[in-house]
Amino acid sequence: VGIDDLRILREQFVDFMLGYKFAIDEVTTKINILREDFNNTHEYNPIEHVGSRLKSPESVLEKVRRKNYAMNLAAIRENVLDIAGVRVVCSFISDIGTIRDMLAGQEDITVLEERDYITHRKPNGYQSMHLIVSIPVFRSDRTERIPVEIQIRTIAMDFWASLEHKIYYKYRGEVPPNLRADLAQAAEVATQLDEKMEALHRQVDRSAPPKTKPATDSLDL
Ligand code: 0O2
Repeated sequence: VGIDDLRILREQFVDFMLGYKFAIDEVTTKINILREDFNNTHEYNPIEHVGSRLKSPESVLEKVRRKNYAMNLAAIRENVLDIAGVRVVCSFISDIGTIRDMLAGQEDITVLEERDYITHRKPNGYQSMHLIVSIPVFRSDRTERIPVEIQIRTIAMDFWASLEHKIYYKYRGEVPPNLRADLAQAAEVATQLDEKMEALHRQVDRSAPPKTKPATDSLDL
């Protein structure tokens, strides 16, 4: 491969990755619209915060090697479905299904895969709803359908997952058994907290007097 070929390959890869960045922008906009609209219509905000990350070129290539996928852009598009990642953190367990349905029901979104690690918690305790969707991204000269991994979870699930992630990396995957047991126990406590908060939320919903809209035009984001 000559230097010119390498330059072209690099440009193609940069252009390929840009599509995923745009897909993140599209999904993030969709979620922000849902958040604002839901808040306006129901006077309730089911989304605590939204985050996103674009997989680095190094970790995309590392995954291709690790999983033995063909090393070309078409194969990467087809096989590596988490290059674009968006995380939605909700207050209550019931919000997760609400957000999931509102996204999955949108005309331009196709659900490619769904993993419910809430009903089927991972053995280490990990809980989250994962949706792999594809959405159209309108480029200057073409339309691409780009896959995006959307993770939807509660604050407690997110708290647990971020600590577990740090521990996992600190021990390079070899987490000592006592820590693993403590993490599994913490996941149990997180579930109990989620269930308690959900019950309280329902109770307040039932007993609170009807809300009057605040006189200000501020949005509770
Ligand atoms: P990061 O740093 O978030 O990008 P694969 O992607 O093929 O290795 P799989 O089974 O296809 O794995 O996907 P899965 O299980 O749906 O998980 C993908 C992502 O979910 C991970 O991305 C994590 O973000 C999150 N996740 C899954 N399992 C765990 C877990 O046990 N603990 C924590 N903390 N997060 C988890 P990445 O690329 O691994 O990490």
